[in-house]
Amino acid sequence: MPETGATVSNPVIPGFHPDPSVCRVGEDYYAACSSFEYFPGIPLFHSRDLVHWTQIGNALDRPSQLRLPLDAPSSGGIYAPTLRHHDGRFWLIVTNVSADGNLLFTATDPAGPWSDPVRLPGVHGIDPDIAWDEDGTCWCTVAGVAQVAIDPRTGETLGPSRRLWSGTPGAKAPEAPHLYRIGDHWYLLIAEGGTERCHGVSVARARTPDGPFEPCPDNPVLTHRGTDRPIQNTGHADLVQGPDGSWWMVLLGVRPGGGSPGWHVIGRETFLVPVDWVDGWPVVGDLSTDLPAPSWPLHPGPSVPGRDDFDLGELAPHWVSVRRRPAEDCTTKERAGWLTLRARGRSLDDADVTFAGRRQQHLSCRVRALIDVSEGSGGLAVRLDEQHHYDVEASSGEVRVRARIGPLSTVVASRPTPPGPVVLRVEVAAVQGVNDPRSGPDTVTVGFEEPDGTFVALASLDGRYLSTEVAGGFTGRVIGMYAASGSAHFDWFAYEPL
Ligand code: 6LW
Repeated sequence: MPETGATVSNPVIPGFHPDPSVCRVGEDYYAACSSFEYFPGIPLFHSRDLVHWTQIGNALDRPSQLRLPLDAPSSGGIYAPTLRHHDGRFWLIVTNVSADGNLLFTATDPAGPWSDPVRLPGVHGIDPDIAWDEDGTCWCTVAGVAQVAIDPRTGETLGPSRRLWSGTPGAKAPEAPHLYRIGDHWYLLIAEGGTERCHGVSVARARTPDGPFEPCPDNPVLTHRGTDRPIQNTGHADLVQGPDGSWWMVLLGVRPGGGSPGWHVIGRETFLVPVDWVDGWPVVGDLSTDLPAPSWPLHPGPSVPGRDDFDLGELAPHWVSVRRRPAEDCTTKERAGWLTLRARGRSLDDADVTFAGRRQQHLSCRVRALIDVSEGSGGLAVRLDEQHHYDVEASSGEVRVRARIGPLSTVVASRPTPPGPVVLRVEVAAVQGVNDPRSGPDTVTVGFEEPDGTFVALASLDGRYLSTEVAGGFTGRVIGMYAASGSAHFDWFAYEPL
């Protein structure tokens, strides 16, 4: 039992894990997040205490579930999911904005396998939620906020779509709806204000799942807009009961760094905050990066290993690729204990690049990887999207650094290197103690290691150009390996929080 005064760190799922949806099954909790252009899609997490989360897989891990055409833009693809448990199985409803629209998946084990999609052609809108009422009607509620009854087994709609509530008058983008039966009411939780600095969470209630809904007099029940709180853009929430019956909220937030306007670089992360109920309305506690430890025992699960030696045959679930991952182009079976990437594109500029990366989950970190370019070329990249990435690339006898910032692409530095495998390195250092309002959030230093381990820093680049405020969109940095020509072989990849 945590001693009084103990705290746990928030975000509970750091790094680019936006639009969290959570459900409880007995003593187990499961969460799902959006994943946009990355494959596999929809990371799934398990927890026993709402604080420590372990990724157990990705719901969409085959092309029959996740079509991401090459013309699917970054920050397209898989938008916000809703994860629920009903009638003995797990249900996951989500929008693929780049192909097929709203889709419904089921599984008996959330670690997978998940089913092929049931399409919902009659459901129009993003951020679909799914909820069943007492007589078994399945209500699908989408951004706007509109609702339609569906048959979840066939995907057909069972009546007209009706507008339920459009949030606080004047607030934009009523989205992320979730519907709950709690006590004598049905509660409709939404995000509004847009997923940027004005984001907030509002709620309304009704006696029946299809309304009419009465807005909470204290809306928004959570927002950090206009504050100097270190967590910003707070919104897109889901409610869940803790092991002791108390209520909690998971939601997305960002941790901007640097001067004005502030830049967030590791995406919208999943945070946890307690919720109380007063007069039949939720009252949200203080959302901070030091969360008072809950009253129940904590169960720290296995964290993502910092180093991966690619000895397991399959890639661990935290590895993501861009749009697709053909087995023949990303394999640990060609060279035992190595990850072989076979080039399709020439660089991270290309929509069809061969890339395998993991989300940057700490504001300062070090990434190293041993690469053998005897059969091609490749390197390490810090990626936000095709127009915003920093690469350190090895080819036979040379290492060079390339920066892609919007329309600009330039080789920033290059250095001859001895033949043979070489360790490439990326170091991200968050700016501490901002004195200059024009300061960026961090510095990205890239280079390689001499055979004796000495770090040769070839370039230190301003990290603001790899922030969402500059690049736009909905994702965060992913740091990974890529092939630029032929085959690039990686013996190991090491990620170290600093
Ligand atoms: C998502 C919407 C949102 O569909 O951003 O934060 C969109 N809220 O609800 C993409 O994440």
